[in-house]
Amino acid sequence: MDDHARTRLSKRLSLHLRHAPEKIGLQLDAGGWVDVDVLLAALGGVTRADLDEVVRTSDKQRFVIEGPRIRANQGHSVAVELDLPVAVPPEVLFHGTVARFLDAIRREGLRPMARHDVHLSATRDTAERVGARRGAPVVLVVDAAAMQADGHAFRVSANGVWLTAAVPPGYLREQRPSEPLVSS
Ligand code: HQG
Repeated sequence: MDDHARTRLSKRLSLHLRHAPEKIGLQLDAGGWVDVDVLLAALGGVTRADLDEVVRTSDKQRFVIEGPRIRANQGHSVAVELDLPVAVPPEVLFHGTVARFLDAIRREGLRPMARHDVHLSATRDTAERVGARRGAPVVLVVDAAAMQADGHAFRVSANGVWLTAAVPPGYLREQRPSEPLVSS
């Protein structure tokens, strides 16, 4: 497959394994899993080799095949219980967004919007890329250690995305571009 075909299939998988399985007559189980054979039959015209290639090469490891089954690692809007264990986050995590959401975020904190959880990144670079999907990225720094100490639960998906139910505004800092140490 060329890049274009891989991206197209990846987007179809995201759509049906996260958001709209019923559109192609799929039923995900409680954990979001579906048999690979059933998925291939529902997609039509996609080979097992194509599927394996997309799962293997996905830049963000969006999907996982375990035995006969496949699921999306995170990002669902349909009800699924991923059963991820609670994990201790690093001191700080990052969230990439854009300026037009900042007023609401300052007021309400980060909310999961259409997804199950707020998605946080372990690195600033990743957060920048996430924000850049919508425009000039703004990176927020989340005081994950303080949240954890205050009893907020964190989970980490199989592809390294940190998930939490919400981030109240008090745990957020807005990252300014770093000032040069010596002004000339
Ligand atoms: C914003 C992609 C107003 C939030 C990415 C974001 C990521 C608020 C948008 C993954 C808000 C939700 C997740 C509030 C949050 N008021 N806006 N109170 N709280 N927002 O797409 O984090 O390609 O659901 O800043 O790479 O952007 O799908 O979340 O801009 O990993 O695998 O509301 O999705 O991965 O947008 O992205 P999203 P996200 P995939």
